[in-house]
Amino acid sequence: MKGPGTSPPLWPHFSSPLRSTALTARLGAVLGICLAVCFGTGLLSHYQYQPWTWLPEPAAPIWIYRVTQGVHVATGIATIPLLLVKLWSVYPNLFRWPAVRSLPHALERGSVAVLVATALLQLFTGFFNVLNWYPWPWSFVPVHRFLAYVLIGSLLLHIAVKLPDITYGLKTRLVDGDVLTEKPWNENPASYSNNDKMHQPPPSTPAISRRGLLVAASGGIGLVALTSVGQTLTPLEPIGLLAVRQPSTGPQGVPVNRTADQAGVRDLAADPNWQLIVSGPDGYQLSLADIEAMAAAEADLPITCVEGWSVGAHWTGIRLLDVVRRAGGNAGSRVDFVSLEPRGSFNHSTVQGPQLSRALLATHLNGQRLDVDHGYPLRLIAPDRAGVLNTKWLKAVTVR
Ligand SMILES: Nc1nc2c(c(=O)[nH]1)N[C@H]1C(S)=C(S)[C@@H](COP(=O)(O)O)O[C@H]1N2
Ligand SMILES: [Mo]
Repeated sequence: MKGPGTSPPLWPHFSSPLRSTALTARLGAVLGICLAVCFGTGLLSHYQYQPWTWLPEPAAPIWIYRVTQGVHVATGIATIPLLLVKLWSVYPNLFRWPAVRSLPHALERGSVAVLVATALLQLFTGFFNVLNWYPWPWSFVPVHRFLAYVLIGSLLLHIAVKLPDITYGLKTRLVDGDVLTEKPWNENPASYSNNDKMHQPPPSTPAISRRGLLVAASGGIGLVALTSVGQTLTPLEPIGLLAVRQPSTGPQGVPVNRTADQAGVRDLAADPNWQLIVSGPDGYQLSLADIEAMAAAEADLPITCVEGWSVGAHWTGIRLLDVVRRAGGNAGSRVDFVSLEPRGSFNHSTVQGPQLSRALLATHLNGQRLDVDHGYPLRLIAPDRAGVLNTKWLKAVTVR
C-alpha cells in the first residue's frame, strides 16, 4: 500500500505492534529447524519401508528407529502450533495492495501459497494418521512422501527469496512491545517491500510483549509435545492426552494397532491344526507343538509403530536363523513372511541383512503366550525395525 486511501474500501488494516520482521524471523528459524528434523527422520522412516538392497537396514542399536520415529512424530505435532503462530505473524501480507506487483512477485506469492498449503496438509494429515483417522480417500504413505519433497523444495525456495528479510530480522533486537525503537514491520530496507507502509503507526500498547508472545507460543508448543510423547516415554504416559496408543491400552502391556478381529484372522489363528509352512531348498512344516517345543530364545526388543508410539518388550521364541538354516538358507538369505491375514499391505514383509541374525519368530510376549491380538500363534520381531514390518499371525516363511 502506498498509503491510506489507495486500497479498496473495506480492506482490512492491521495494527498489531507484536508483528515484526524480528519476530517472524525467529519463529521462522525454529520452524525451519523443526521441519528439517521432521524431514530427515521421515526419510529414515521411508527407508525402513523400502530399504535399498545394497544397504540393508541395521540391527543395532536396537532403539535407533524408536528414537528417530519418536522424534519425527513429536516434531511434526509440535510444528502445527508453531506454523500457526508463524502464519499469524505474516498473514496481513495477504491483504497487501496491489496484490501482485510484478511477475517475480507473482511467482514468489505463488510459491508461498504452495508452501503454506503443503505444510498445512502434510502436518494435519500426519497428525490424523497418528490418531488413526483417515478422512481422505488417498493412500497415506505415498502422498505423505510426495508432499514432503514438495514441502522441503518450496521451503528452500522461500528461504532463498526471503534471505535478506531473514538476516535483517534475526539481527534486529526483539524489543518488548516497542515499535518505535524498531523499524515497523515490513519496513525492512533489504526487501522489495521497502516502501510499504502497512501499519498506521504507532499503534496502541499491546496486552502482551513480543517476548511474551514467544514465551506463550513456546509454552503451548511444549505442552503439545509433552502430551504426545507419552506414547513413547512411559513416565509421561499419565499426561499423554494426545498419545493415542499407550502400553496400558493393549494386552500384555503392549498397544495393538490392528486386532485379530479387524484383520479377520481370529478363527484362522485359533485353528489347532495351524502349521507354519517353511519353503526353501529344504522346505518343511512346523506344528503348534513343534514351535512350543523349540521356543527357547529370548530377546528384549522394542516394538515401534510408524505412528510414533513405541514400547520395550520381552520376547521368547525361535531364532529366525535356525529356521532359515534348517530350510537350506543362511545369514545372507532373503526371507519373506506371509500372514494368515487375507488382505492389506501389512500381511507380508521381508527380512534381509543384519536383522536376520537377531530376529525371532516369537511365541511369547512379556512372559505369556502371545495374545491373539499380538499375533498368536507366531509373529516376527526384529531389532530396529518399523512395527508394521513385524508381521503378526504368520502362515508361511520363504527362504530365498
Ligand atoms: N499381519 C499383520 N501384522 C502386523 C500388523 C497388521 O495389521 N497385520 N500391524 C503392524 C503394525 S502397524 C504394528 S505397529 C505392529 C504392532 O504390533 P502389536 O499389535 O503386537 O503391538 O504389528 C504389525 N504387524
Ligand atoms: Mo504400526
